[in-house]
Amino acid sequence: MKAKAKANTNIALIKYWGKRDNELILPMNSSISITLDGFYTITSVEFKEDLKNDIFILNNKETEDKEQKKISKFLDIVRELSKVKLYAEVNSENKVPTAAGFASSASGFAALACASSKAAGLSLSERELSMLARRGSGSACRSIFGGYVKWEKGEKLEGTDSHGVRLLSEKDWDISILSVMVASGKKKVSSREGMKRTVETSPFYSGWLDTVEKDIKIAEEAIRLKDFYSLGNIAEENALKMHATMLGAKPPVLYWEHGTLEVMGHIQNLRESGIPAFFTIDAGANVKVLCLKENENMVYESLLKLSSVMKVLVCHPGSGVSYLE
Ligand code: 2P0
Repeated sequence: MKAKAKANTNIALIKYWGKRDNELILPMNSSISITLDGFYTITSVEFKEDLKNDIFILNNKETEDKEQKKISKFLDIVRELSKVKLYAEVNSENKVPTAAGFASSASGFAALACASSKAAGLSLSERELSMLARRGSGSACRSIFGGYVKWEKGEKLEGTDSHGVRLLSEKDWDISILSVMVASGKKKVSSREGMKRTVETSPFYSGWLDTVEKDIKIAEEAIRLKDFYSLGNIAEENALKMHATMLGAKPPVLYWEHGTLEVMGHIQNLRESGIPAFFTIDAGANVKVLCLKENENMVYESLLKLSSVMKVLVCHPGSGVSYLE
């Protein structure tokens, strides 16, 4: 009744912003991401006879009540599916620098879905694992798969058609993704709260819903054709549009800082000088830059020269989940 799994985090190019069901974590719109190499979570799960409650150890430290409860709620779903009645010890090693603005919940729940379901004796397909991971955190359903991934929003009330699908393997198209850190503080509004507030109060949210499926089509076609310029362009447009919907919320959700704008301006200048580079921004102040491998060093060096840039981490498309034991 023991298993161990590893999952990489992912970065969305067409964003998931808004839920149609908060409990089942069903999204308002489909999204597209790249699973990254290098930033991952390794989780082991053991269901044990002698436990009186679930235990969650993160980076060798037992966690607080709030995190423990989130994990227990997730394990309840696995217990219901498998009919296993035991509590579990969960041990996670998280190698996602949270300060870099990558969602550690994506790799975290993808690894937990694999390890806990296997430990409970379930043998789930990738699609079933994706749906299970989704129940922990929406973006986690994309991290089950490697490379370029689409989260089909689905139509069904119970969410049985809302899961990730692989568009292109990580081996099929290598591009560079640079995570540019401009802020070190903890963000003030969580993505969960930010997207909820946007759906409920922003007058611009309907514009998002009216156009995002078209963005998905453009991105899917660009990935199919390996057309970097079209993919970068639609990713940048989509990120700006997501942030525009948040600015219309009450109270507004503003994640950008001075450094965010400095990097955005720099990338636009690079493009004017003929270097194909694009940015995307998640629910935080840091910026992710997309560029071609042949320009990676040049773009990296130029970002480090900006006054508000603290660190730049370079990644590439990475693999989906794997079992370690
Ligand atoms: C994304 N983000 O597509 C979007 C873009 C942030 C901005 O998915 O509430 O941690 O756990 O489903 O997945 C971050 O939100 O939210 C996210 P929950 P999650 O990557």
